[in-house]
Amino acid sequence: TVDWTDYNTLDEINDWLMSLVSEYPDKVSLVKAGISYENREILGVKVVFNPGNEDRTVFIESNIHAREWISSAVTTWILNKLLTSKDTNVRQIADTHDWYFVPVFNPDGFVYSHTTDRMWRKTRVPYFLCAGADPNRNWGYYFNTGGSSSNPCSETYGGPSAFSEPSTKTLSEFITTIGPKLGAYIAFHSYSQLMLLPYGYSSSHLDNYQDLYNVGVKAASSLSQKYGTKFQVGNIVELLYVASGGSMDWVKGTFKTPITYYLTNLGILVDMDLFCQLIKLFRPLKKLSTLS
Ligand code: 0X9
Ligand code: ZN
Repeated sequence: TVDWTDYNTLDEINDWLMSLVSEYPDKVSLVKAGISYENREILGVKVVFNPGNEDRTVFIESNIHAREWISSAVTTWILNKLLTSKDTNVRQIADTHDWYFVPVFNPDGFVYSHTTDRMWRKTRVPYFLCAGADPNRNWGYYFNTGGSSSNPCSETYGGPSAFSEPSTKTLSEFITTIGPKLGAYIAFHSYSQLMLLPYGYSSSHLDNYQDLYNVGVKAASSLSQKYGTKFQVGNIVELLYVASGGSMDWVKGTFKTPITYYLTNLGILVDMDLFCQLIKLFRPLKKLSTLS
């Protein structure tokens, strides 16, 4: 089972997701978000506590990079809290949003990082001398326009074309079915203490950059008061490096999702007070398309 005392295998995570569906049949439904290159199912769950929140749908992605195990542990932690916590803040955000959780975006790489190479990052699609493309360089929005490699042996190999990787292609098709409803898309990576805003292909600021930045700074300051953790907030390129072909760029670029963050290493989000604060700060933010 999943109890957050140790990292879990893909089978354990998927079994746990399926057990939630039996335990909470009226709230949790299984999401089959696609099939990977090695024929693994990419599983997630949709959680709905109340009808009428479709326009406040939150999507949480993790483990697109295989070795970043803490990211799916955070996702399953939050999912568990939303289902079981009696805290009024948690209940309030749970009840007023629809939720999608897909803990392991890259199941083939994830299994490989458990069985064979702890530091594996990419997919497992074979490319002549080397295996795998970086699934966070493979999405079809400004694909291969910087910060990705064309060498299949590189850790940041973008793949021969956008969506060459079955996992990113299939996930993009699934996300397309709910894309217009998405209010917030959060992707977890590790490690560092960063709250990153799109885009990864460009340092130019979005029209709601300032709003997202302010939310991030508030969350970061709560964190530092509570834990002394120093999170930095800002555009991906400005804080890290150019990295085109990321999932978040594609979601943001395709659906104009108002709130998109990459969060890396999250003492932050296993603290549900802070997660609630973050989600509540999101609430007043508007769809980009409705901004003048
Ligand atoms: O390089 C990445 O993909 C992420 N960092 S990591 O150390 N986990 O590999 C940062 C992702 C930034 N987002 C985009 N480039 N869209
Ligand atoms: Zn990563």
